Amino acid sequence: MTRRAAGDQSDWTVPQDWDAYTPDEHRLWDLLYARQLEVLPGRAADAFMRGLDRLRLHGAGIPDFQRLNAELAALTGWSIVAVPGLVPDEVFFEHLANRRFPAGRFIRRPDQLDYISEPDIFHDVFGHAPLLADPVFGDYLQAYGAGGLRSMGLNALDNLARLYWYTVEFGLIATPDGLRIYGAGIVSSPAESVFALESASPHRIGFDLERIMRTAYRIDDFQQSYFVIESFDQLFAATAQDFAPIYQRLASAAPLGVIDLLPGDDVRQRGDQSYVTRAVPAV
Ligand code: HBI
Ligand code: FE
Repeated sequence: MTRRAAGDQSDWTVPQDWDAYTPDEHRLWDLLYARQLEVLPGRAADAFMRGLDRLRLHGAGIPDFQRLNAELAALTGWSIVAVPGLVPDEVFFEHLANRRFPAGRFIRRPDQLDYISEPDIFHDVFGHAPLLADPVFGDYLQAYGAGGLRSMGLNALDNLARLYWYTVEFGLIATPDGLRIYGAGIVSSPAESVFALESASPHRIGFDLERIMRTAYRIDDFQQSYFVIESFDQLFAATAQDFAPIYQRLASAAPLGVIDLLPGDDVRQRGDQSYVTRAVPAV
């Protein structure tokens, strides 16, 4: 569990303290940025690439949240707030419900280029901020935060967390030019950016809210199933309903494993699951 450091606010925010980043840390951002730009054009959703441009997140060192927030405020009214690391669920949801995205202020170490267990500033800002500049996606994320707060009262946090995982973190979107990636966990990883779209291993399944809410996920490696939306409007529309009856049904439904397929699934690609490195932990 994350401990609260002395001096933190009750909302867990801390000053970004942008002046304290070292030249090495700024260079590390630029390196991570350059690696992603090698793989993202033609793979990332247009809205993501547009957000990167609009927010001027190009490799000029770690972004200053004050500058970034001025741009975001004008575009969608979202802002980024700095936090020390993972924050408790209710704090996380409360921020989202108020159009604030909590971002780790620290950057990973050079020996952690490809994997970190807690979200750092590169994952949080490079991965998440561009879509905060999209009005529909921004509304979806706010609705998700409000739904998160309600889910805690209904004992359904696990169900809702899966929705976040399979959309905000690991979502794919269909376009006339083919599938694109938009989930922050994918677009901030060079290897998964390619794997999620091009590997024959994972299943790719059409978005189905209730189905996703039943589905386990892995936190230690590439996903074994990805879910495909048609548009951010579809995502937002799915959150417009009351989840309480869904949670009720799910309470008695059998949970689904990471590779399970159901007769009703809209299977876009049946993966051969040839890439499986470790036993699947139950999440
Ligand atoms: N805290 N900083 C931070 N970032 C997250 O993505 C995050 C969190 N706390 C909780 C949390 N995510 C999850 O519980 C939700 O995605 C469900
Ligand atoms: Fe994330």
